[in-house]
Amino acid sequence: MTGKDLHDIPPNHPRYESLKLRAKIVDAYKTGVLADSGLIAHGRGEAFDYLIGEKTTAGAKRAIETAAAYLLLADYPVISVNGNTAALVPREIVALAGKLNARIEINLFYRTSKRLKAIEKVLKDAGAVDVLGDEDNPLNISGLESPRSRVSRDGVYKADVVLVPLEDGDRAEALVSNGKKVLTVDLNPLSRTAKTSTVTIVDNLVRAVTHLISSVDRLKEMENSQLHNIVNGFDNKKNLDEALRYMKGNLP
Ligand code: PTJ
Repeated sequence: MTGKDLHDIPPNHPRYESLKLRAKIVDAYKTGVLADSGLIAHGRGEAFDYLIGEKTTAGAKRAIETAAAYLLLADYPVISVNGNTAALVPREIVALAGKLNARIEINLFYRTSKRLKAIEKVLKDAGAVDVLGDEDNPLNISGLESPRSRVSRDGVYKADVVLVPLEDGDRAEALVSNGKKVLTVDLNPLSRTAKTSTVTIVDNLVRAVTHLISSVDRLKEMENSQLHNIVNGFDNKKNLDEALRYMKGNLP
């Protein structure tokens, strides 16, 4: 049995939105964008999304606003893209990078040159002009073994603020200990990534990135002092605890 084609799903199906995402994910696997483990990661995400009622919670909105403030205050923001992100939200990532004047860098857990090329094509088809991640002269971030430590000298290496959706725990930790502010999107509030990052948005990437774009538009009008107030008023641990309580509250 294969995944449903996007066009086969009737829009009035009660699980239309979820099936649409699955179709995108399966399609990305077939075109070599998504790692096989990306299918499993998506399924895990779906389970947690159920527990938050498949909607952006007040806590997630707070984290999104804080992430937007960090990105606007950044000297050198970078958006790190993996297979799942390229499969689900390529156009939104390109739009967000444009608004922030941020670089886009492909960083893969399951790195192959074929996947890099496939993801680069998806991003360029979505409007990206310049995509980092496949240079001949990469640098390494300390605290990780190659090739996962590999970063672009004009990308993550130079960044002060990095948006890394669906990141792996080790790398989030390494980025933080290299002095970077790490903003992540992870539906699992118990993951090491969630616990280690500077700001964790516990929401589906598909919803979170759209809200993030709106928040950047809104916060762009603010003074830096107001943005600093937003950043300083945020407590990631408290927000994660709230997300867990929210999920528990939805259990029978
Ligand atoms: O493309 P690559 O090679 O970099 O590989 C990417 C994956 C995601 C396969 C790799 O980083 C991985 O194995 O990640 P994990 O450890 O499975 O973690 C993925 C996390 O993302 C899990 O905690 C999921 O709950 C969460 N997740 C999955 N889909 C979504 C999500 N969070 C937000 N939005 C989603 N759509």
